[in-house]
Amino acid sequence: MANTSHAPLFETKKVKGSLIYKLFAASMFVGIVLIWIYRATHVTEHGRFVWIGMFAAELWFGFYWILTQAHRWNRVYRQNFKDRLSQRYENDLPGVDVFVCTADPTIEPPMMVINTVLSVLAYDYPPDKLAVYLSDDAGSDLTFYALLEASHFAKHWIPYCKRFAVEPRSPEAHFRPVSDELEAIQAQHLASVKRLYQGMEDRIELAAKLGKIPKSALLEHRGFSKWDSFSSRRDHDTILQILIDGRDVEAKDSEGCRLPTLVYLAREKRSQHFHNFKAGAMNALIRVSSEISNGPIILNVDCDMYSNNSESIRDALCFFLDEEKGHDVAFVQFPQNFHNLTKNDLYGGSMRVINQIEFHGLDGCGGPMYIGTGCFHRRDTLCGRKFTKGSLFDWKQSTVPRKGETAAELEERVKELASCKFEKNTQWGKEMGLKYGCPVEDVITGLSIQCRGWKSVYFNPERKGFLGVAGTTLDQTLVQHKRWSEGDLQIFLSKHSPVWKGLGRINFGLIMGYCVYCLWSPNCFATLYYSIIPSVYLLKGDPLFPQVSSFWVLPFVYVIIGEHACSLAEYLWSGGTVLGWWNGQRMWLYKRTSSYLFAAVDTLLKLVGYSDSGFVISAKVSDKDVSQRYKQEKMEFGAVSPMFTLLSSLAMFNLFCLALMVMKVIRAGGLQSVNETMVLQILLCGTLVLINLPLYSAAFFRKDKGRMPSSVTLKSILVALLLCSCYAFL
Ligand SMILES: *[C@@H]1O[C@H](CO)[C@@H](O)[C@H](O)[C@H]1NC(C)=O
Ligand SMILES: CC(=O)N[C@H]1CO[C@H](CO)[C@@H](O)[C@@H]1O
Repeated sequence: MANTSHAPLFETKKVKGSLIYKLFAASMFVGIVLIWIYRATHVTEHGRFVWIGMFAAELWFGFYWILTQAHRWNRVYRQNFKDRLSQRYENDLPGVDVFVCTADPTIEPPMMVINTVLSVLAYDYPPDKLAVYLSDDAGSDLTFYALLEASHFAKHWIPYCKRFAVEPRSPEAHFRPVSDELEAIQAQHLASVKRLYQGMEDRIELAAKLGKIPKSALLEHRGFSKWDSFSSRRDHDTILQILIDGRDVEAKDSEGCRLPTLVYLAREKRSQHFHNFKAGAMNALIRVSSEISNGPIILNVDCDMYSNNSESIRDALCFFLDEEKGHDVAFVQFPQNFHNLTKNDLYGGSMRVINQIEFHGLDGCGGPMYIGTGCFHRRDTLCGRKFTKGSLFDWKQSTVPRKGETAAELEERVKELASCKFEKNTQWGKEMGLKYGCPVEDVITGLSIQCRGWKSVYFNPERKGFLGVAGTTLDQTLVQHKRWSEGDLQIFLSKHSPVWKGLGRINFGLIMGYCVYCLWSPNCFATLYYSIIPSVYLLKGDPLFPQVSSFWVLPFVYVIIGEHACSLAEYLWSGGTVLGWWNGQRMWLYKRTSSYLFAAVDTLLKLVGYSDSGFVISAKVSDKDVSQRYKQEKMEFGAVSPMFTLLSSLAMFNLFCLALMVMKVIRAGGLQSVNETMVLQILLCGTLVLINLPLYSAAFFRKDKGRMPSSVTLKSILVALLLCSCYAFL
């Protein structure tokens, strides 16, 4: 082992120009404090409560802005050196177990799942050290059939990828572009591998359509007999099948090279045992894999997220195996990127600023959170190990003895580990594995690892490591954010909150960084207040902001312009367009006034003992034209959803307020009649109308199926009129 060179395997660089940013942030802070002082010293006599509300909203916005500085204050960027890794450790690389989780063959079609599986099977990594596990919480024989087909196809796909250094290695993504510049020899191979792929696709699609596995497959593989005792997806035995046994010297691809291990697992389900969703599936995988391959490194990817870079394992290993600084690294998180975004990112799905800026800031404070996909973990830290100073990461000791068993004997022995009863009276779900009892199990698990003294690393290379599918309708996006923000708020209120759990255990900046996400949902109150009350008072003719000629207008103007200029600059710097930023601002508003509100209300209801209000049910739009409209960046409103009613009511209300205001001005004979104290309020109302333009067009002008349903439009107009008439009583 050539371990003489001690050049590091990775480097960490601080961001340049942070002094300028810090000066800017300091000036913004002064502006915010001045706004607070103005509010505190200029209480009006009438409408005192409204004034207090404005003050509360501004206190909240200012406080939240301070929290977000944790994401910007101390950003770091990571660079690694894979060539040094190969030089030093090529013959000693650790085993890596890849976990892919799927839960529903209709929402997550088997073709998509096996494309992800194939892309990770084809990693540029020694096959005897790579094992891929698919956890199927639906226990679907169709998914099993697709995986069986994939295990055959892999024998041709892997050698093809390696021979021609194909990137990316998801077959679907490779065939997607029409590449005509291939050399003749590759073109020939491509044609034959594509034919095999299409054959496989046809068989799987046919099986899905008929709801029946072909006879020949049933006869071919003994695994299907496990479905004889299968009664439903919520009630069945463990089904564990080793489809490719990497230790078997007979398991070879079409060119005679060894293959990675491939395992299918559907853990036992019983209706009387709660299954703990994805966290339960992951924990079963951790245990089962420990007896089959026991890789010291675990990669977790969502089933819709294929590997876009065959070297990502090596990328991650640079951080774990560095002799100087690698010992305290518990996990390496890659950003979540998407392959189906449109240019101007209508639904803000790219999470550009989070990926390119905020997570780098968290990394500077001790490490990013674990976001459940595209993340490499050390097995021992995931299983509850505490950090102790001076302990080394010794990955060479972890081979599993194989007692001369056949694959079938091994399956029989290991099956127990995925049974319902196994976790009873153990630390699984508490101190070991992923934590239970929270809808965002990943974030809370990452936090508890960090609280045990470990660091994490955010690695965000130019060429993205993993690409998934972003939501393509407004409804999907809002519902997803409701789930996220609700889960994060529950973490905040639980005994595992970053505040009380983290205090003294992790960096204070990291606590603030976590709180930015945990407190997404409470943002709804201040935002709602700001988008309703100033407009009501506009109608009433009462000022809520300082008049234009006063000194006090300056901090308002400075903070508003500064905040938006900064967010625009960050968005553009992260590779976005101006229109994309504007769309992002709209989503900012929509999320705060619908998803976050529902999340906050549901959480409050749960706190006082009601179960889920069931307010929000994702409407399954299955219109052929939906994806067409998505590509044209036309917002999709075509569903009756309480969220849309809310958004639309707010939009109509501000439209009416502005219209009434304009009428008033015209009647009074010109702009000079506008009281100069009302300028900021008019601007605020006008901006709200401007940002809602796509909504008005969906309600009044569009004819396609993505337009606002007329029942929603009608309801929202009524609500808006009611709100408008409110001012008479204030
Ligand atoms: C994915 O990989 C391909 C092939 O290497 C690369 O050209 C592309 O830029 C990558 N995609 C992203 C989003 O980085
Ligand atoms: C632009 C783009 O690629 N859109 C696709 C994103 O993914 C969905 C679901 O797979 C497709 O329907 C879109 O066409």
